[in-house]
Amino acid sequence: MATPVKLYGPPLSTAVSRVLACLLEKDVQFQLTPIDLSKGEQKKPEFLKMQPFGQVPAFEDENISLFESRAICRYICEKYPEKGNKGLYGTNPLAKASIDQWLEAEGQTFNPPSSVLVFQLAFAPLMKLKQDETLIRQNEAKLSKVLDVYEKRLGESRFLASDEFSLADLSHLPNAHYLVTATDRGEIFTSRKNVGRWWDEISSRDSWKKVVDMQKSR
Ligand SMILES: N[C@@H](CCC(=O)N[C@@H](CS)C(=O)NCC(=O)O)C(=O)O
Repeated sequence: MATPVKLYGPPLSTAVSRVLACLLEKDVQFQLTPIDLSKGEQKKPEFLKMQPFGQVPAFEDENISLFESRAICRYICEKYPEKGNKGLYGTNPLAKASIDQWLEAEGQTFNPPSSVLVFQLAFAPLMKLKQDETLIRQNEAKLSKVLDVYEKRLGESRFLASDEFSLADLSHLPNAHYLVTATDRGEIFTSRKNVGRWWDEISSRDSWKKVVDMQKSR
C-alpha cells in the first residue's frame, strides 16, 4: 500500500480545508497532523523547515515538503491523475489552462476581499477582536463586483472553468463556506441566481461535506 501523504494544519483553516477537499475529491490517502495556531506552533523552527512563512498548511510526500494550498492541490492532481475525480484538474492543456485561469481568479481576485470578510465577520468576534466596519464595507463592495462577473460566467457555464466541477470551483469552498454559514452576509452569494445555484451544487459534494464534518469535530 502507498505511504499516505502528510498534511499539517487544522481543518478549520481555510487554506488547510482547501487541500483536504482536494485529497478527498481525489481519494488520496493522507495523514493529518493538527497544528495549534493559538499556541504559535506554525512559527516553531521544525515547522518553518516545511513552511518558511510560518503559516498552515504544510504538506509532505516522499520526504519533499510543499506549501501554498493551491500549489499543493495542483500537485496532488498531477501526481494522482488516475485516482478519484480524474477530471478535477483537466485532462488536456486547454482544460487545464481554463481551470488555472479561474484558480488564479480565485486566488488573486476572490480571495483578497473574501478572506478579509471571513476574518472580520466570522473570526474576529470569536477572538474578541473589534471589527473594522470600514474594512468590511470596502471588501463587501469589492466582493460584490467580483461576484457580478461570476454571475455572468455561471449563466453561460455550469461551473467556472467548464460544465464539469474542477479545482477552480473547489478552491472557492473554504471562504464561501464561512461567509454563507458563519456570517449574516451569505446573501452576497445566495441572492445571485447563478452564483447561488453554483454554491448549492459545489457545497453539497461529499468531499466538502466530509471537510465540514472534520471542522465540526475539532
Ligand atoms: N496563501 C497561503 C495562505 C496560508 C494562510 O494564510 N494560512 C493561515 C490560516 S488560513 C495561517 O497560517 N495563519 C496563521 C499565521 O499566519 O500565523 C496558502 O494558501 O497556503
